[in-house]
Amino acid sequence: MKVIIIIPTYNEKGNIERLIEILQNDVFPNIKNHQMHILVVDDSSPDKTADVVEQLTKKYKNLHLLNNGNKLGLGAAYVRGMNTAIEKLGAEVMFEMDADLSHDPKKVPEFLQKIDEGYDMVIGTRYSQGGSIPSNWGIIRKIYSVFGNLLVKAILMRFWIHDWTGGFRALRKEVFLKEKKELTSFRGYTFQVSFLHKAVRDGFKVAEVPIHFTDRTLGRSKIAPKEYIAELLTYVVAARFWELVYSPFLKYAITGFTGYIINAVGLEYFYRQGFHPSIAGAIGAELSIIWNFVINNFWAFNQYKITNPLKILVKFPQFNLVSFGSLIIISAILAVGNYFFGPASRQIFLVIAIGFFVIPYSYSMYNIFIWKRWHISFLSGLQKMVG
Ligand SMILES: Nc1nc2c(ncn2[C@@H]2O[C@H](COP(=O)(O)OP(=O)(O)O)[C@@H](O)[C@H]2O)c(=O)[nH]1
Ligand SMILES: [Mg+2]
Repeated sequence: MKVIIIIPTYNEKGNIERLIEILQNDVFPNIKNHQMHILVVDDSSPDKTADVVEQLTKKYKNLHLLNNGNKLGLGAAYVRGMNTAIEKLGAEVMFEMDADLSHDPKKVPEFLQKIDEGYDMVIGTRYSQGGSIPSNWGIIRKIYSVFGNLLVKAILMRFWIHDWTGGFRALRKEVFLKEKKELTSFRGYTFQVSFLHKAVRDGFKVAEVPIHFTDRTLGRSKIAPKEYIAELLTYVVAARFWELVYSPFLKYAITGFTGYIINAVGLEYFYRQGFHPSIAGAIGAELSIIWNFVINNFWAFNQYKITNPLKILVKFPQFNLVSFGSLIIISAILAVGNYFFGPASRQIFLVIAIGFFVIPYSYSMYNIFIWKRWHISFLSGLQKMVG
């Protein structure tokens, strides 16, 4: 395959020359099954990085330079670079790599190995076993990087990817072609996070390669974490919000709420027909369970809906069992509330029971056991997280 290593540069005169020499002389000769190229994307660096690269293109036929013009940030440089790599140079696989030798060029074959195994995107990760960040980083930079990554993982709820902000990656051109329209407005770390997030969202297969990130010895960093933290947080929070809106969760919540109304109306109706409140309440509850099952099946989880009547016969009792679990949770928590705070606390504890226990419990049960939506991504993700 034709592989193009894309290296964005801004004032990297000293670094880029060393990196190109290492790639050409120490790395590429060991890669036999791919055609290796380099594309440097320079934003009119005042230190004349472009001239250095231009000189080297005379020596190396597989070295290309894109004069990108004004400095519009890392994201813009990569989008432009990847478009050029695909359209003009015929890239099938592309790398993202920093010019400052923070990314060990000798790791390139390991990334390609994963591509050969069929992965669409390979992430160099500093935060899993075998990876590291420089010990001499200041405490502030460490905090930004470690907690930034944790926060992204927690908000996006994808724990099996360990490094979201890193910029040493390989990807098939299909990943970029699919996502590029949505990437143009992101800068700095937000570009890396959003690109990876969209790739994962769309089901591209992602692998990780542990890397040791070494600090640059020449030049200065152009990316200040604190400048991007607000942008990054805005991105992940908004992305998660829309994911929830489009996922079954909101519909599940609406269904649950209407189910509660059916329960209450049932209680009232059968009580007025002369039933004991506990019986009337139980009838209302079962009506609500039937409603919940039907609406979740044909609406909230309709992509996973159960239509085979025999299967419904099996699933419906299971669904009742899950609902029975909710019932036990609610009465247990009401009992605890009653014990510590007396009966006046009942409504508050009902809200606590539903909000913090019943919703996470029943939503997970539906996803894992009833409609099996999380079977692959969630459980295997959990496995990867532990392993
Ligand atoms: N073309 C281009 N390259 C950039 C820009 N900002 C950063 N880079 C390059 O992106 C890579 C990573 O930047 P760096 O400053 O080392 O970020 P850090 O490692 O997070 O401190 C380096 O190769 C930079 O030269 C930019 O606006 N345009
Ligand atoms: Mg750097």
